[in-house]
Amino acid sequence: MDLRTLFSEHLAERLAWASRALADTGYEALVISSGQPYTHFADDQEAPFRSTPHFVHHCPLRGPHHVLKVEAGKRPLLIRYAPEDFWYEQLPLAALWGGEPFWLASFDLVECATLDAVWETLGKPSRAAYIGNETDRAGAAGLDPNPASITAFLDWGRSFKSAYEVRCMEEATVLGARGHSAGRAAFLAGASELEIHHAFAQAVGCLDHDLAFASIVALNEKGATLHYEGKRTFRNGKTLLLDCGANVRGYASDITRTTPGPGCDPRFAALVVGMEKLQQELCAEVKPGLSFGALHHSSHLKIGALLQSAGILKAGPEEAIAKGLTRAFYPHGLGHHLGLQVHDVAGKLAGPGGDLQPPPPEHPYLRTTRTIEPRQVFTIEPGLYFIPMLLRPFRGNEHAALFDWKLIDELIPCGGIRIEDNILVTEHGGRNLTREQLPT
Ligand SMILES: [Mn+2]
Repeated sequence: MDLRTLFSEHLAERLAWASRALADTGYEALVISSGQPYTHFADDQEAPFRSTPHFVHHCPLRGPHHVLKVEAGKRPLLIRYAPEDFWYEQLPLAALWGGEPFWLASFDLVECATLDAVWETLGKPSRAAYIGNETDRAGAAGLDPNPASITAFLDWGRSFKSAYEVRCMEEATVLGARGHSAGRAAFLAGASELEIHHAFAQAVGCLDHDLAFASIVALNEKGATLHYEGKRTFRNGKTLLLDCGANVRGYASDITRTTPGPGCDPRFAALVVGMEKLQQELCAEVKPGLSFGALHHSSHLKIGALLQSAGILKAGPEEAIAKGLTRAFYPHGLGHHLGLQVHDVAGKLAGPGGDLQPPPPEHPYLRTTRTIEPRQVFTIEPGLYFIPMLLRPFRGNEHAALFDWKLIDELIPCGGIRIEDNILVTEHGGRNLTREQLPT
């Protein structure tokens, strides 16, 4: 199906959902702005701009200060901020999109050359909720800024992806897989973290800030820093943990691979094989009706078994979990929702009403506590790391004899392992978007 048709169906679903949100929360109109950029303190430089995700959910037009008005039963009004400017390039829509944008026919469009004109065109809609960071202007227009009720309702809607959104994420996966192949090849040829990052971005074909998130390119022991963002320049690392994804029309892919290189400790390479196997088993366990927490528990059982069979732990998985041993090696959650944000919203919502279902105390970093349902997209990314800070308390406590400390100390320089795929939940199971493009 072509993008125009996919998008018009996507928007129709959004508008129906917004109408329900308005009816449920007592508002008559929803106003979303793409937002204003963040300007660094005491500077005239701006951070790379990211649109309000709720805006992108309804309209893929890029750039700041656009405003969208949605009312039940009406065509949405898009007010495009299009200044005349000789400092920064400004282009007509057709030039920006290489022809008429596929989404344009779904909106009534007004273009405004000034911010004042944007907000004058919007006027003062009555009983209107506003979402975005231009709250001063929204307040002056009499809008209710960022009410929790409507935000939760819209967030809940974001957790069920339309065919248009799946298409965007498929395209982001194609690019992300291309980046991973290039990054892995660079690593195996001896490239540094900085060079591997450049190989990734080059293969995706974008600037750093147009990737889905800041790349994690970790050689050796840095694989144990979960969100390591450094880019060292030494070459010929022994292990690579590469966690990076691409972004297409606002939608992310989020892919991690761990690659043992030449000279890698064979015991670590064997752990990577074990993690690959259990990660694929976990992906195969995805099915509607299962709670994500149950899948997370299953991942701890499997990692506990791997740690035992590798001789790192001298306890079975049940005992290792009960004593908190597996969490020292695997401190994060199994996965998170994915979409317009890499860590997408609504992972802990109990429903559109905004009630929360927090993670259990023993798994504080679990980012989703939802029941698995069709059309969700989330990551499955078990990890196994040698993190000195988390292991230290066990070296002297009552569980110390359950660890092989000599082996652990020899594996600490290898860092850690994370393997991450993106799964679209179907009626009966899961579709692994990542493996379709990046089989290993
Ligand atoms: Mn992730």
